[in-house]
Amino acid sequence: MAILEILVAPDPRLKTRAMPVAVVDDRIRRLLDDMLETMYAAPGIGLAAPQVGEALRVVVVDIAQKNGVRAPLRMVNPEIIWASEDRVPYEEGCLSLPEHYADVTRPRQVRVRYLDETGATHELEAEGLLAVCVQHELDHLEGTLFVDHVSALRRGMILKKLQKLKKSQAAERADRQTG
Ligand code: GNR
Ligand code: NI
Repeated sequence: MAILEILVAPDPRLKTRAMPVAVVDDRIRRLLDDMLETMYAAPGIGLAAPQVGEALRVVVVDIAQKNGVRAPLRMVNPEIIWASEDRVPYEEGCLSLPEHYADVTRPRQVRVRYLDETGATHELEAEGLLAVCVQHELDHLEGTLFVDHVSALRRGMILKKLQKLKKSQAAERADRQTG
């Protein structure tokens, strides 16, 4: 297993629609395991393949994290097959928008169909934090970030701050290299 680099916005790879997985093979199983290791190390409760630069419909989730017991979900080609009419707000964060948070309103419950690491089909009914996380991850597969659900003013402020952070980090790296 390996810890992968998590892309930070703004990055065109986070705005690209991901492709379906044709066959769940060893490459996909390895990607799922590497994504889980990366998510636990971050730490985060979910991670989508585009966040590690892979334009594939692959997601991992683990909202358990209580008393150290892991409950990883490996999802390939996930689709929302039902969403409740009632919607609820939740303050979301994202590993690709570090240290920024905003309320996003989404359906309270969703039903998701996906393939596991063996290629078997599963359906999952989610509510609460799991429903929030699954919808947040599926958004990543469409090139959508939580900032795309907030006002243009708020989105612009967050992305501008992250762009500045990136530029200062790049300048620091160049400084260290040239002494
Ligand atoms: O770790 C994460 N926490 C989180 C909190 C509220 C709503 C969504 C999330 S997902 C996020 C990890 C991430 O960026 N996944 O794409
Ligand atoms: Ni995210």
